[in-house]
Amino acid sequence: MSVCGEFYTRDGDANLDDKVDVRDISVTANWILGNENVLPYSDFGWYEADVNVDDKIEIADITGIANLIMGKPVTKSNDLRSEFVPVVCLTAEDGFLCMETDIPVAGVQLSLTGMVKAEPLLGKAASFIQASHAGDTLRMLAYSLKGETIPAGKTTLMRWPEGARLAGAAFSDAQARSLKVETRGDIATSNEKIGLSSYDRILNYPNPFRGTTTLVYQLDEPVDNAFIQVYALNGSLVDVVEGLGTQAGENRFVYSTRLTGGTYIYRLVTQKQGVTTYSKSNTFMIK
Ligand SMILES: [Ca+2]
Ligand SMILES: [Ca+2]
Repeated sequence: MSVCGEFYTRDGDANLDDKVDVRDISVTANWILGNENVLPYSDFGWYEADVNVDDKIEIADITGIANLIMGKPVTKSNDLRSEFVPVVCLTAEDGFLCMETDIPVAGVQLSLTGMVKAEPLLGKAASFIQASHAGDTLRMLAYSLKGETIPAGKTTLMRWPEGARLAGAAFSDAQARSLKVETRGDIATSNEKIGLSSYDRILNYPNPFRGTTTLVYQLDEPVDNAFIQVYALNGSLVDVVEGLGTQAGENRFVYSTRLTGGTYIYRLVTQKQGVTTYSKSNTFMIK
C-alpha cells in the first residue's frame, strides 16, 4: 500500500464506507462491547471513530457520532483544557447503582465483573441500551439517537447484585464531552482493566475430549499470573484452572477435569502489575 498522497479521514465514519450514519454507531458500540462476532475488526476506523480526539473510544464518541448525524457540533478534547469538567458521582445504595450529576447525561458506559447474569438498566437509561455479557463480565452502553438525555439530578441506573464490582465507567454529555467519574461510599470497585485484545487467543487439543486436554496460548510478554476461567453455557463460572505458565512465547498446560459432558466456554486471564487482561473466549466440548 502506498502512503504518499492524502490520508483519508472522515470524523465519525467508523465503518469506513464514506458515509456517516447509524451504522457507524453500531460498529463503534460493538467495538466498545467487544462483540467480535458482529464486528469485523479490519473494517473499524479507530481514528474516524474517536470523534472527540481524546485517544480513547468510549461512549462520548458514540454521542459524538450521533451528534454528527444530527448536524450538531462535537466538543473535541482540545477544546476542553481550561474548561470546567462536570462530575458524575456513582453510589451503591440499598442494592442499586445510582448516579448523580449536575448536567444532563447523554451516554452511559459500564463494565462490571462478578456478574452471574445480565442486569438491565433502569429508568431513563433503559430506553437506549446495548449490552454484552461474557463470562462474569457485563458491558453496557446506553445512548440516544434522538438527542434525549438523562436529566440532571439523581438517577437509579441498575440493580447492584451482591459480588458485583465496577471495573469501568464512562459518561458523556450531549456535546460528546467525557465526564469525570467519582465513586462514593461502599461501592465495590475493581482495579481490573478489561483488556479487549483481538490477538490473545487460547485453544485446546484434542477437542472434543474426555478427561484431559492440552491448553495452548501465546504471551507477548511475561505476566505475573495466568489462569483459566471455565463457564457453563448459562454463564456460571464452573472452574478456575491455576498454575499456568507465565513466560513469553508459547505456553502449554495439561488440563484434567471431572466436569460433566457438554459444551463450555473458557478464556485465559493474565495479570501484570495490577492490570487484568482477558483473552478471546473459546469453547471446548467434553464427551
Ligand atoms: Ca460509515
Ligand atoms: Ca474518544
